[in-house]
Amino acid sequence: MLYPQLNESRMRIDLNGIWRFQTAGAEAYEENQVKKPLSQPMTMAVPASYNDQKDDVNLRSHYGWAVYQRTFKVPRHLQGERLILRFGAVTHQAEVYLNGQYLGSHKGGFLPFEFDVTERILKKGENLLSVAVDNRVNFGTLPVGNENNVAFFGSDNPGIPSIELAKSRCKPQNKPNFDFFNYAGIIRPVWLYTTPKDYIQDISLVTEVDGTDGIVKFRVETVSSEALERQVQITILDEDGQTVAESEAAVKPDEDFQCTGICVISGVHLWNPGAAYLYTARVTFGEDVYEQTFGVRTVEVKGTQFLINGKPLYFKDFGKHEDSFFRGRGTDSCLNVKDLSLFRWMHANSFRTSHYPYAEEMYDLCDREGIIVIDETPAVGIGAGGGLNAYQAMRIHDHHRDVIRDMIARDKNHPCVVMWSLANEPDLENFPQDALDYFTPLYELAHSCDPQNRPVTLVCCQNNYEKDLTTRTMDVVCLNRYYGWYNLGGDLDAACDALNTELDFWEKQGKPVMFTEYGADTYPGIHNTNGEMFSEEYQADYYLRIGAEIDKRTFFIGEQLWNFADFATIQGPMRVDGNKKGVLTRDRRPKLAAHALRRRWSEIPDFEYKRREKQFF
Ligand code: E8X
Repeated sequence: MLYPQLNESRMRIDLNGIWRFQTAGAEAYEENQVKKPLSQPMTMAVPASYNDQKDDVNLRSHYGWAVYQRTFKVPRHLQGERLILRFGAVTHQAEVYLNGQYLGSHKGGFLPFEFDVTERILKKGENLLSVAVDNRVNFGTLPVGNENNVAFFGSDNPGIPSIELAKSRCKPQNKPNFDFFNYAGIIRPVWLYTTPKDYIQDISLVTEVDGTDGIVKFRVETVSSEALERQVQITILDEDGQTVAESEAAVKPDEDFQCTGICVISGVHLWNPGAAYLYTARVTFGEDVYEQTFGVRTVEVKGTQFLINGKPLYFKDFGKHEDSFFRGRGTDSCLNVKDLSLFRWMHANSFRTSHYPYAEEMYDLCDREGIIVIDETPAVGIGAGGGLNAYQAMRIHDHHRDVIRDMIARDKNHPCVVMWSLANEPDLENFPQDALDYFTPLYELAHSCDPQNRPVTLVCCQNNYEKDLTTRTMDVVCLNRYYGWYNLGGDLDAACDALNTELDFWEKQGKPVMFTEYGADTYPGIHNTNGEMFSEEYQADYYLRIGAEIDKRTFFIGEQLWNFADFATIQGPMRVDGNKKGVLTRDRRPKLAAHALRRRWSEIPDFEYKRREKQFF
């Protein structure tokens, strides 16, 4: 899905800012709330989660529906254009009305959706836009929520009469089966944009390198009002705006108005981590123009190596969150720029979009800054516990396929994206065959949806790796491991011992292996000469000790620690004002470990780290 663009053929109108807002019922909103101006609205900023914008516990812990509303007028000179209303993301489900008419709904809180409103917009006068938002998570949503009031991080001892009775009387509430606050609302930008009546619908770019030539294979999909054969032109511009290649192809009615072709850039500048180079593919079709930026680079898994432009990469970086004070998960370009600056400061080169696809603006920034991204679906919490088989109990199968398809359709052209993650920490060991049967078709789906055919993985939790049949079938083995924290906590000797036993197992699988999480909660300001748990010393020591072990393994291709910064979670006995595994605080101040890792990573090159194996033996 193309991002809205402002250029000589397309107009983009910003519908962000202060909207009107009112909460609605748990199960439903009232018709009046979406068809008429809200009766008792409060102000609410868009894009941002609504939970922390007001000092009101009813918003922080709201359960169910809420309604956002605003009005807008459309400039007269846009008459005759196609008008599209586009939402970057609404968490978790949206139902949209324009001038009292139902436009449609969208399920899933982290991917864009749009409606053609050409016929619905009032050409003169005020339009009333209402967005009803549902924040409920359950066995049918991604991320998954617990049902029947089962708490994830709860200390509720089952079977105690007083507790069971109290629980049965609780009013309904969200019980996320995931460890991040269930922020909700219109979290990403809202646009009204135009295209000409006949327009470019989609562009896919695949790059290859042949000596000093860059080969750009393109596919363009168009929509035409007439059944005529027409031309599509592609011009490739370099960073100075100079034309470096051109091509033309015809779209035909009997070929679904799609075309393919090739452009060759001689003396190509490659896109590399830390050294990005972006070209622009300027596509024209009739009156329409779209400028798609891209990078020329290759990605491939070969043996136990992860190759970018043919060179073995070492991932040194973080799992992250979209999480900040006041705006919750709302898109914040200033924070994104700051975060990538901290990446540079720490000599980090990549991150995983744990645990959902991030805002499109962040991928653009990573393209430009040369930061590598592992792009993850919102499939977190697939594990029911209590002997329940998640693959039978949960109603997520179709939705999981949709989010894989939609995420890849949205992000396929970004050079920064080098791998797809199907899910975070699903239950892979209790029903190993069911898990394998569930994930194999999803793995194949991801490969078949991606024109660039990037590697596909899923991220496995600390589990019985011998029973787990699925992780070993992925292109890269991604491990979330907490030896020295949730297991063998406080004993780093034992932790390293256990880790090595597990790594001996993975060594035999002949795949590249990396950490996608490992870490220790650390309360900033707690210091301790014995380096005990929760102290800044423990966290720094933990990373250096584990780092020394993985350095000995040539098949180990990266260390994505957990987490870049402290982040908000549901309250519970294991969380002190959120998850404190950040190496930075939530307001981005370094803990001791950030300095230690900065020194370590300054000596680890992006490429060919494990080729220097001799120095470790
Ligand atoms: C944690 C992380 C959590 O924040 C993340 O979203 C998923 C968790 C560790 C699970 N992975 O708790 O900080 C570890 C289970 C070990 C038994």
